[in-house]
Amino acid sequence: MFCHFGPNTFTGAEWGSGQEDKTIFNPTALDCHQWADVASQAGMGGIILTAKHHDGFCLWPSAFSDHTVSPEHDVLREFVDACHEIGVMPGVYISPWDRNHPSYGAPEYNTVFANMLREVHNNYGPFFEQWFDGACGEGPNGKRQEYDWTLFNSTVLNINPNTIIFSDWGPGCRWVGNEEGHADETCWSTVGDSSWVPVEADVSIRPGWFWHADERPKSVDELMEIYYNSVGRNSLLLLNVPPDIHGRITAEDSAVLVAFRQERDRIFSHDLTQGGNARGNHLRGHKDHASNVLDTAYHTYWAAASIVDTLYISTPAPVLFDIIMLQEYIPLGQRVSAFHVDCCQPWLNDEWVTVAEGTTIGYKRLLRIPATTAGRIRIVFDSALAAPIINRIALYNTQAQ
Ligand code: FUL
Repeated sequence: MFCHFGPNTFTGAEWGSGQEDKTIFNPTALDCHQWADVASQAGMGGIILTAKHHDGFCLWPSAFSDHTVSPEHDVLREFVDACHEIGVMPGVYISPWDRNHPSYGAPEYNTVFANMLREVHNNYGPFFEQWFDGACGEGPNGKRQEYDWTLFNSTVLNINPNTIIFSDWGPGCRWVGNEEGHADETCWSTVGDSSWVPVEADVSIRPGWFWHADERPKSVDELMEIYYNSVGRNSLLLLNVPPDIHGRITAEDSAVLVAFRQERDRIFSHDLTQGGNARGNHLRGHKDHASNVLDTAYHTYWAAASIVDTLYISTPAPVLFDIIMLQEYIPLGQRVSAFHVDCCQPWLNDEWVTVAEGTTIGYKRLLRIPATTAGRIRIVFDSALAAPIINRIALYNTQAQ
């Protein structure tokens, strides 16, 4: 979950000028436990809070800015403590673009910003993710900053080497390239030949990133569409849910989030391959490990004998499905670059009919197809960077109750 919260929540702006009076930030019933609780109930593993947005206002009492909360109202502290208590990972967004700081636009600002990063990660960390916004506009003196990314990244990683750094290009994970929550059908977690920089799709549950009284959350159907097009295409999903002027997530937003989780549970808790079996086209090391793709153990998998190979699955009786899920075993890399799925239908003279095709798979690929009945399915791996290694294959029916 992403939480955009700050002076903009109170002014109605999306990008504050940096000239806002500090006292405008005044949540009357701040409740970070409620944010963490909503995230947890919605099945989310972590929350990233905008500790400083482009207006420069710090949600912690920074020693490096005058434009901050008071020590008695340290929102970042309350947020981190609540995440730990509820059991979701805290993450932090700190905007390099700062429309308030007097040194923005001059080389000294890079040192100020690195000091802020050090302060936040040392005093409030560890954070699972550091989110660096790519926006770079003008500061209060009308100047733009030349960001020292090498300094920023090393400052964070020297304190917490496991913090994933998000930016337009990484080094930990990278921006999907739009704010609609849609990854491309072809989605590699690798960049260049070997760097592992998965894609992260950020999108807001509402039209704006910050809470505005006249905006409403998306529907469960819209969120499901986002889910299929992000998580279902090998992307991480970062869904923004902005707290309101009271400092709480609205009942409307939390109801949609819980319903979104229930819808995922309803569809994905019943794998129709259960009780079936799987076999490969060839033996590898005299043993066929294909049944590993039907269990839920993460560290068991099927390794194809060659780059082009086929995996056969049969179910005890024909099943009706409209979603095919595939997962590669990514500790051994992302490999598949083209595949198709065929079904064998006895009433078609046992002929194989192609029902889906795709390019990349990655950590998770969800393929939506017209409702199909079949008891024998094959996945044909047509091309890959190395012999495919498949962790899991499952079939689901979105219409099942
Ligand atoms: C953008 C920002 O300019 C928006 O205000 C928002 O924070 C979004 C997540 O990233 O670059």
